[in-house]
Amino acid sequence: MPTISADPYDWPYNGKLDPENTALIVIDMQTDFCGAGGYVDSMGYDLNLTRAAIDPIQSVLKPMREKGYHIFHTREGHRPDLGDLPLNKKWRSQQIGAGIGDMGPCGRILVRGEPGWNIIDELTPLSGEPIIDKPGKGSFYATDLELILRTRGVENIVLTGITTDVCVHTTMREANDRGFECLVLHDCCGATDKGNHDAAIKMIKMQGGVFGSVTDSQTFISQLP
Ligand code: C5J
Repeated sequence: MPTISADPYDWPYNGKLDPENTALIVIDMQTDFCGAGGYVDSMGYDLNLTRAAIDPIQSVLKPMREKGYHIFHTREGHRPDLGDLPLNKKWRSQQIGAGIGDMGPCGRILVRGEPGWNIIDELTPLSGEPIIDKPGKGSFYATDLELILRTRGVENIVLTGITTDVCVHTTMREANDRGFECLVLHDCCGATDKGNHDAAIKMIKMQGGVFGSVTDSQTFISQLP
């Protein structure tokens, strides 16, 4: 039974791990979250924290692509008319000086089609890899992600991306409640605050793995069947 050494349990729980039933999701590796002049930069957070995930994600993408695993990418962003932007989300972003929909150095902040909304060059999706556009933090809400995963027969999800405590966590929680078996690669994630990253990772491991299990990219790569 192939499993990956992980904490608090070797993953997946049932030992059923193969390219057909397992997907990698790369969450929101967009300029707005890890590039100069983007949303996170405009809020004044340290980009090194979110950019730290780039190299580890690249190192995981390579063998997963070669072995034929399902690869998904997500982008957080809103319609240019902001018709899908809840008013409280807009108001909160304005409070911290990075109003969603406002013009910034990378175009309109978190708006679909703008430069800041693009996935960074280092992690450009390959043709055929689904890109899920989402208006919220979770990748399942108001998207067709679940339909595509179920259609492909995916049972296990490997989560990477940014930010650990927001979009990665929300997606993981949504997936977990839907019965998907989740693994988070902690060095393939990053938050706008180191303490929040660490706490978000710790939360996963409580209650016997309340949301799934956690490992690092090198362990994962070395044991991936
Ligand atoms: C945030 C995200 N942090 N991708 N979005 O607002 O985590």
